[in-house]
Amino acid sequence: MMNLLAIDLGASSGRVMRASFNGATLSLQEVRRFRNQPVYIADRMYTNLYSIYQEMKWGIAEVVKTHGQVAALGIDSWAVDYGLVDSNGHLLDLPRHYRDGRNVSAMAEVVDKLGKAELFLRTGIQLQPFNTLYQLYAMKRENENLLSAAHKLLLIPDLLNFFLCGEIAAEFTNATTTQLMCAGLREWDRELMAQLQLPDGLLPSIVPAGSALGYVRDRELLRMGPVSSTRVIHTTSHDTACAVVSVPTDGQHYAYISSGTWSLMGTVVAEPMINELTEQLNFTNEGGLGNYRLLKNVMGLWLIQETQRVLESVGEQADIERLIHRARMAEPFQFLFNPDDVRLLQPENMPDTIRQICVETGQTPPTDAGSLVRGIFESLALKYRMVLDELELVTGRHYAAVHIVGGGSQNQLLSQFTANATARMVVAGPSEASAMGNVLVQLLALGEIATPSDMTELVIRSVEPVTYAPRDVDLWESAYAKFQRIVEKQAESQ
Ligand code: ADP
Ligand code: LRH
Repeated sequence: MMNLLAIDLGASSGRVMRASFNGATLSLQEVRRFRNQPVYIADRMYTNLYSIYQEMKWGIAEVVKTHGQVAALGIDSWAVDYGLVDSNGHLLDLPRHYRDGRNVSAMAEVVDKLGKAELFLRTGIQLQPFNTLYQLYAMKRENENLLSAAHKLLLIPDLLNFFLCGEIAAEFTNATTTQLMCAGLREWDRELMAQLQLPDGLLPSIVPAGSALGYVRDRELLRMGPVSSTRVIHTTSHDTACAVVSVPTDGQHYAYISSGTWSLMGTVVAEPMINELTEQLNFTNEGGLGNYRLLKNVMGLWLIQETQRVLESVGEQADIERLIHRARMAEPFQFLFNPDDVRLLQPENMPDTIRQICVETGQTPPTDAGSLVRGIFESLALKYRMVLDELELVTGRHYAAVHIVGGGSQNQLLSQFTANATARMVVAGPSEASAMGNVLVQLLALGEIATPSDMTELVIRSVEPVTYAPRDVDLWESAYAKFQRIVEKQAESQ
């Protein structure tokens, strides 16, 4: 039995997962889970990296204390965010949170300078205000001193790996999400950086997922337990890349939704798809393990997380099971909206913003939590249908089933709605997809499994997904026609 560790840092929570591999199957056990909550200082929004690092170390120490030595560990996290270190290896500031409002105008300025088409053509990446490119540009506008003092820019998992074992490198899958790389290549786009007068010397060399970094050298952690022989491996360090690795299918062509704070919906392709259609539909081509992830960001369960926060702030009980139950009991199709409205990226009050959109689009706003949550689930499912149609259009393929992986795959109501809206079978699970993918890539790196297809077989042997057949397809088809009209209206009213 081999002991491994996956540190999976999602946008809403981080977890340390212990994995045991017996040569035939892989099982995961959650050892520690902690919330990943932003810190506000003045009007700036940061990631609490110090607390994440501490939680991570406690989790590692807990595993070695109970289960003995760990052969290897890997870190994956949400994309795009970074920290700057100086030439002494000191972190210069807390990493800014990708939802910080400063990025929207930075993206507008960069688009003005270079043009949307050019940016997509060069990088193959969907234009999103939070991409590292725009964050870096915003930083240059706001605090050039900080940028001048920096020696290296490290994305979150690369930064934590640096803390852990002192080595500096940029793992490929996460590096692609920066929008600072040349599409389809393993190189930074230094010309693009020069055009924007961004210092390209900050960018570390890019290494492939699956390369070994070194050993744990953090002194406090070495005192906490026997970790000096634990290998630190660059897994696919983008959480979504990990999740895609663990989709339990051996079919060549499949659609997936990595469902968590975000819903990342797409497929895998051999090479980036960069053409007028993918540009117009704002698809992205992020690096995967030996492939590219052609996908779209859909606002996802963030809509629910923020609804929960607001409900709890007024004393309502709003745990996810309770909300799903209330949504199940509510009247269907009371209102619909496009979940990808930019106002929903970081609203002060999610329910009120959704109600405002209802008014603007001529619909009666929901008054109770059950109706609100049901409308969110229905709108998400219909958005998935829209993205699936677009995906089939750009790839020219038909996807018979939609795989849902990640925390959201436990939501039976949303999975059923997705089957109904897309008129496809939905296969839900694993729920800890990123942690599973993280470990699979470590096993590949350690030579315990030989090829990516062995990896897929191992997932299929190790997880038991739940399937959902479509129901009420005609009803959902007419809801989709209404949804399309509302999406148009919503765009006009912005
Ligand atoms: P992230 O990695 O972005 O932090 P996760 O993959 O952990 O996100 O998914 C978190 C989401 O999963 C929650 O916001 C919640 O909506 C959903 N979820 C978690 N547990 C359950 C559950 N028991 N039933 C239904 N949905 C759940
Ligand atoms: C999901 C995710 C997604 C990115 C977003 C910033 O956790 O990594 O793939 O677009 O965070």
